[in-house]
Amino acid sequence: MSQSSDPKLDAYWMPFTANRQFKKSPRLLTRADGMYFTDDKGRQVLDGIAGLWCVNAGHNRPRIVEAIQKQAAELDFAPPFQMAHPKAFELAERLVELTPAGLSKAFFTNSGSEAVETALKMALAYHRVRGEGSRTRLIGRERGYHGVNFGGISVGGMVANRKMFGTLLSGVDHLRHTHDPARNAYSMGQPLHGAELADDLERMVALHDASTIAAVIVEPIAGSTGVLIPPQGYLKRLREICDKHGILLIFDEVITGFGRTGQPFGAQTFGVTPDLMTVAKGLTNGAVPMGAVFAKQSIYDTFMQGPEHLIEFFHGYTYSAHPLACAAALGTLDTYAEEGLLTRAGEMQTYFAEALHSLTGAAHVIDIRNMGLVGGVELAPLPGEPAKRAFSVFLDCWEQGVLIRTTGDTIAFSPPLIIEKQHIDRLIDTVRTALHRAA
Ligand code: PXG
Repeated sequence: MSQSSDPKLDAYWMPFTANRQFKKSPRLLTRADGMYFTDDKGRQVLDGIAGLWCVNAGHNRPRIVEAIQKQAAELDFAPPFQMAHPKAFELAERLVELTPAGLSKAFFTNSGSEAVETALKMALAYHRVRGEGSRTRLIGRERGYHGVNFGGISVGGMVANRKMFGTLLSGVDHLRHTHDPARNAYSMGQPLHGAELADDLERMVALHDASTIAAVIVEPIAGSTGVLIPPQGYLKRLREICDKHGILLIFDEVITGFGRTGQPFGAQTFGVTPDLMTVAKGLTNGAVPMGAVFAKQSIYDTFMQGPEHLIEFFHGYTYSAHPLACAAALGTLDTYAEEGLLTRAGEMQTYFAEALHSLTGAAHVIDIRNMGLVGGVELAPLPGEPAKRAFSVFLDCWEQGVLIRTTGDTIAFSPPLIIEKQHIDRLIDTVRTALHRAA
């Protein structure tokens, strides 16, 4: 039975969307430029979330547009298995110049979810190739988001994304999340308390034995769950415990990558280098789907043994290093470099933090969290109706011409890195108005 007022909206089953609500009152975007979308009614909508944490250089950037157009006419596709095209190598080289020292190999995927699956498989296979095939356990974290595929939801910790889908991967355990409003509410930047939560990993080693654990995966900043900034010292401690026990550390930088925190990658902002690092989103400025995994040289080298005519890692996608994606990524890296965007969040973060924290005391607000150009404003839920209040704020902002994102009862901000002060003011004022009107 048709649910929508417009029958043209019926066939599309929308992802992560309240389909019936949407189809009754659609929000359609038809163009975008710089900091703004245009909707189907011709309204300008300020983009407070870089599309979906991905359009870091803003929309419709000429170098990216030209690169894609040119590539489509030059080489539409090249098989990625036993074959390649030059831009795949050029892109990998350019990327590993930006990654933390040591992460010198790039493997391409088509999304963050695929990058996560790839990293988990690399970790398992790495230990096996080294003769430690007993290391099969994967450790994630409560409230973690690592995409929607089975590996990712198994190590992930967002209940709604897991509970419908059976038993998931076996042999997975979870660290506790780091959200501790009793001690850390309204922290500016990294919270003071909670480094000791990393010691959960020691407890898991005590329980399962290190010889059974392959890897730990965490987001440096947990984004999707509502912006949880790592407590001071937490990531460093996790690194130390991993090193002590021969466990690989994977950072999922799908959101924190490409300038979001003030450095090219969260690993650099937080001063902790993982063994494997996943990215997507800002890699192509959202213009063409693409993800990647960066691996330490030693991990790559471990695979490079046995007869040279044999495939070393049985994994890859038809569209790994797709020519259009590589072209878009190269255009994106040019744009980031020309405009200094990978460090711009550091320049804007004080203004952004102060604007965000000016919502302290606004209606319903119970916590505010921030780092670089990421912000989270948590609301008290409507009694018995979780997520409803935040969703009403989202709809009100949309009516006012501002796009934000909500997850549960947290409002998330992740604007394009080209944002100016007046955009920040408008973003925050719009949310303030919506909060005061919200039930
Ligand atoms: N890892 C992390 C840390 C992510 O944030 C993924 C993996 C998966 O990427 P793909 O490209 O497969 O979607 C993500 C994606 C939100 C939201 O509301 C965030 C994401 C996706 C959808 C919604 O914050 N991040």
